[in-house]
Formats: sequence, structure tokens, C-alpha cells
Amino acid sequence: MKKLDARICLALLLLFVCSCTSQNDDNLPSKLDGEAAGGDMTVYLSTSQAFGTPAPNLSAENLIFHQNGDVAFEATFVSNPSPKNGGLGPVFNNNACNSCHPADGRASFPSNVNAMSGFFFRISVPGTDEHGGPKPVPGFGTQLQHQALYGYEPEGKLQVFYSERVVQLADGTAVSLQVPEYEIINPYMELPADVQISPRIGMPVFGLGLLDAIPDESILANADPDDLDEDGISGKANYVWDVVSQSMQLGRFGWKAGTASILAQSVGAYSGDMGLTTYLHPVPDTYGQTNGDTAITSVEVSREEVEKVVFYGQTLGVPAARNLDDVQVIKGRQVFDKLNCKACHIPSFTTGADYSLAEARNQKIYPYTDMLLHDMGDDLADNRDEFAANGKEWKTRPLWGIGLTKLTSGHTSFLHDGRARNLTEAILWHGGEAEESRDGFINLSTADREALLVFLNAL
Ligand code: HEC
Ligand code: HEC
Ligand SMILES: [Ca+2]
Ligand SMILES: [Ca+2]
Ligand SMILES: [Ca+2]
Repeated sequence: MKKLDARICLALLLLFVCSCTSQNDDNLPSKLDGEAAGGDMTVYLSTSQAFGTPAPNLSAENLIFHQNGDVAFEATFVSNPSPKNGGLGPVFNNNACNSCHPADGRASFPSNVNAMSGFFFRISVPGTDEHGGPKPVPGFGTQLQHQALYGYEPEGKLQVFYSERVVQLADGTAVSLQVPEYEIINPYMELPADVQISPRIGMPVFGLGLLDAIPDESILANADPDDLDEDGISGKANYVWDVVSQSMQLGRFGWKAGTASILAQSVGAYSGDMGLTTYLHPVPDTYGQTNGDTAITSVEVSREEVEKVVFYGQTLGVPAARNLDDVQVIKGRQVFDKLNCKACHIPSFTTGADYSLAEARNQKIYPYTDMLLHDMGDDLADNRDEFAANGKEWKTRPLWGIGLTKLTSGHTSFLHDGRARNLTEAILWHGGEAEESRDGFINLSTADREALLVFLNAL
């Protein structure tokens, strides 16, 4: 009897302890839906380093590789001859990855458009190249390098004029938009009259491994190019010529999803943005131009260096969303849903199980993008095709981390050319398929509009 009593006592005690512990668990702040924006690759940090911190789940070995990549991303290239980081140019746009992606975030729109900055023009003439991509401008290629080494001529200089457009919101607030007009001035040789210009600015580079790990099928599942369900939202996949596999692949990166992988984007940057050859672009971007390279030499950036820089972008962590239980944030999320922002800025995906980087596999992530192209209307159009993307189409930008832009990057310029000076302007520039969402935004009450902005700033 006594023994049994003791056992019952013990059992009761255990039950008590257990229920206490579980009660404590309930009281712990549990992860809110969407807080771990990058799954296990989430960084819980809201400082100026929020975009530039390695994912916390990297293996020890991978963390070292990441840190080497950090050095590669920050390397400043100089002209030959140089014992280290030589080969810059002869024409280029900037001299380091992180000059155009400062603190791993987005570049601000330059106060002097002809200084080295994160801003440049992609260019082409009507038609396509042999792979269906933009057709190079004779003597200029597909990118205008507006810087040059001493003794060389830049391909041309940039010019931007702004006019003002005032948008009246339903609550009486007037918002002024700056409408840009771009031109190439002082070309080093005659430019064809029909040259097409696509202005672009450097965007954040964190979380790219996770975006890369979303299975093709999950992206394609949301594509509706002919809008068969008639909700006004199409969503089209870009298919692009991939220098790595030498085949057509689903485009994922760049403002028009014009490259298929972080590797393709990065070697493209070495080649086009900095004038540096790699194993994937052994022929200089300016080979054959009178202001360019006259010889094909050994590659200027080693394959090892390329692999490091790619791994870096692949393994930067994603900042956690903040204050998701705040009443205004909760309301703002409802407004986001009501205005159908989520049709393109799709909140969540699960990454694939067989992605090359183990740390990025099987993660529930909250990037707020569908990785697809959308017609955004005439006002945002660059009128320049890039593979399947036409002159009005842009890839839906991920919104994760967007609320930390000011803190990490010191400014709040948004959109492909940095024309929007804050979130409100960015939304007001939406047109085309997003016209209804934009008009809904214009018609919001002051309180609902503020809640939406508070929600975006919590991402
Ligand atoms: C002169 C400025 C400049 C330099 C230098 C530069 N980038 Fe970029 N980067 C850009 C711009 C502009 C884009 C958008 C390109 C586009 O839409 O076609 C971009 C896009 C990217 C993207 C795609 C991100 C996304 O979410 O789609 C990656 C990755 C990237 N750059 C990595 C690099 C790396 C690595 C380097 C150095 C090897 C580098 N960049 C150097 C300006 C630059
Ligand atoms: C039809 C698809 C679509 C809808 C609907 C849509 N967006 Fe977008 N959004 C985009 C695309 C595409 C871009 C990139 C446009 C560009 O850079 O020119 C973008 C860009 C943005 C940006 C700037 C991001 C950056 O990195 O510069 C913000 C902020 C934004 N959207 C918020 C919203 C909000 C809020 C709503 C709802 C009111 C909304 N969007 C509705 C497709 C959409
Ligand atoms: Ca070079
Ligand atoms: Ca060029
Ligand atoms: Ca549709």
C-alpha cells in the first residue's frame, strides 16, 4: 500500500511538473507566422547589419567559406598591373560588388548620376540576339559602361531629368512623384537612333540561396500568363539563356528575372559591371570595341574567387519580421490582403528538398514574391525586352527586410531605378496588372494606409 501511495504521489508530482512546464511553454513568446522570414536561415537582428549577417544555421565549414566570400564581395578592383585584384575595365560601372550593393542592401539613387554608383543603363536595339535575349548595340553591347580607366573613353554618360506628378489620395493627402526621363549623352561613337535604355539599380543580395531553392514547379504553379482565371493578374515565367548550363532556364534574378542563377548573375556582374573576365565570360565584354580590350588574356578573376562570391549571396541570412502581434501590423496585413497585394507578393513558399545547399532545404520562407513577371503599366515600362519579359514587365520584388532599408542602407529609394523615395511612392507607381491594388491604396482611409505602411515596415 505504502509503496503504491508513493508511486501515485510520484505520478501526480510528475503530472504537476509536466503541466507546469507546458504552461510555461505556452507563456513563452511563440514564433508568429512569418516572423522566421528565412526559416532556419533567419537572422534575429534589427541593426544596420541586418542584411549582412551569415545565416545562423551554416555548418562551421560553410561559415568559413561564407567569410571568405565576404572578402571577395568587398574586394575593390584596380587597373593592371597590380599584384592583387587587377584587371578592372578598361570600361566599367563600378569597382566592387559591395559598392553597388552597400551593406548587402540596395544602392541609393546617386546625387551625381555620372559618379560611380549602383546605377547604370542596360541597352539594346530592337530585335533579339541568337539566344532570344537583348540585341547588342553595335560598339556598345548590352550595357553602357560610363566609367573608364585613364587613357580610355567611357562608352557614354548618363542623363536624367525629373518632372513632377502629383497624386491626390482620397483623404486629401497630396503625394508628389518624380517622373524620370533618361538619356545617353557624349557617346564615344555614334549611337543608333533606336537605342533602348533600361535603367537599373543594385538591389539587396540576402536570402538568395532560399529564393534559388524554391522548386521551379512551385513558381510555375502560380503562373497564369493568359489570365485564364480572369482575376486581372497574369504572372509569367521568364526563360533565359543561361551561361552556366548553356541552355534555356527559368529566370530568377535581376529586375526582370533575366538570369537563372546567382552564379550567372555574379559572373555577369564581373564582366559587365567591372570589366573582369571569368571562366564563364573569358572574352572581355568590350572585345573588339575601339575603346575596349584588344586581346583575350587569361581570366582576371579565378573560378575559386567566383565560387566564394556566389556562396556569400547564397548564405546571407534573412532578417526576421518584427512586431507581428502589434495591432496596427495585424490590421496592415489585412489591408495588404484586401488590396490583393498578395496576388503578386505571395507571402510564403517552401524550399525544395534536393537543393545543393543543405542549409536552405525544406524551409518555410516568407519572401513576399512570386518570382514571376507582371505588366506594371506604361509609367514603369522601360520598353526593352529581356528574353520573355516585355518592355512593361518586371519581376515581383521580394518584400522581406524592406522595413529595414533605412537602417541598413541609409535611404528609402525603391523600384528598379530607385525613383520612389519611400514606400508610398513605390506603391503609387504600380500600374498595369497592379492598377486595382494601387487605386485601392489611393482610396484607403488614413488609418488603413498607415497600418499598411506599418505592416510593410515590420517585414
Ligand atoms: C555597377 C553596379 C554593380 C556592381 C559592381 C555589381 N552589381 Fe550586382 N546588381 C546591380 C544591378 C543594377 C542589379 C540588377 C541587374 C538587372 O536587373 O539586370 C544587380 C543584381 C545582382 C544580383 C541579383 C539579386 C536579385 O535578387 O535578383 C546579384 C546576386 C548580384 N547583383 C550580385 C553581384 C555580385 C556578386 C557582384 C560582384 C561580382 C555584383 N553584383 C556587382 C549592380 C551591380
Ligand atoms: C501585379 C503584381 C503586383 C501587385 C498586385 C502588387 N505589386 Fe508591388 N511590385 C510588383 C513588381 C513587379 C514590383 C517591381 C517593380 C519595379 O521595380 O519597377 C513591385 C514592387 C513593389 C515595392 C518596391 C520593392 C522594391 O524592392 O523596390 C513595394 C514596396 C511594393 N511593390 C508593395 C506593394 C503593395 C503594398 C501592393 C498592394 C497595394 C503591391 N505591391 C501590389 C508587383 C506587384
Ligand atoms: Ca579587364
Ligand atoms: Ca558596353
Ligand atoms: Ca490570373
